[in-house]
Amino acid sequence: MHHELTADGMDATPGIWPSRQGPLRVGIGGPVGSGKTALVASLCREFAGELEMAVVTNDIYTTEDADFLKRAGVLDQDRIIPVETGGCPHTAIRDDIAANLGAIEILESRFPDLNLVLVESGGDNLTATFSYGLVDVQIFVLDVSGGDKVPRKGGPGVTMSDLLVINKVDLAEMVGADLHVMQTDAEAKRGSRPTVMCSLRDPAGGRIAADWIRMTLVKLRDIERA
Ligand SMILES: Nc1nc2c(ncn2[C@@H]2O[C@H](COP(=O)(O)OP(=O)(O)O)[C@@H](O)[C@H]2O)c(=O)[nH]1
Ligand SMILES: [Mg+2]
Repeated sequence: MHHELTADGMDATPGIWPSRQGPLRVGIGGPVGSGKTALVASLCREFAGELEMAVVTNDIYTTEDADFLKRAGVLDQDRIIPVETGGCPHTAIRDDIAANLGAIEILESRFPDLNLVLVESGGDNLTATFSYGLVDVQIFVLDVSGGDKVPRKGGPGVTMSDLLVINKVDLAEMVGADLHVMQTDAEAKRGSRPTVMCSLRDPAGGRIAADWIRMTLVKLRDIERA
């Protein structure tokens, strides 16, 4: 496997590396409608034919995101498992992670050669983050439509996520969001943790996030070998 990494200089240092074997687990969180499912779909396309992957989706009362991904045909249906979280989507990814761990276990036994599992959180608010007992690294997805003040407001997703994705840059002008302000504020909150901007409307919109996951996989392999 050989890749040109275009995401130069991005620090892929994770929160906690797993002591277990198995695929890299990447959490994808962020507010409702910011583009989490669009990112999952884009990553599935990016990694097709390259990685063995699977997806767990969390929805409050439905299996809508899983159904969307199945309809979109980006991944075989049996590689996608929905978890219905009930009232508090953040609970299922942070406090009571059993249902999500169970879904990952099923996927791992179905596909013993998995390299990557994406876990999409049920859309919540700025405070929802994943337990590092569930995922190895987490991506937080914001979009520009809430205005350029959002990164400045901080919160654990903005501040502590391993990668911050600011999506829907195609709408920035329409909503009067200053991308430079968003980038600068995000950097001020995040220190060395990387921030990328994209439009997931663009077929290549998920490419930089995909490169970051590739770098994370390389790091993981190096740590396991050491
Ligand atoms: N204009 C625009 N729309 C987007 C972009 N990314 C996602 N969307 C749309 O935003 C809506 C919510 O996206 P979705 O991925 O379902 O958000 P989620 O709730 O975070 O999973 C959908 O209608 C997407 O088609 C983008 O970069 N630009
Ligand atoms: Mg979604």
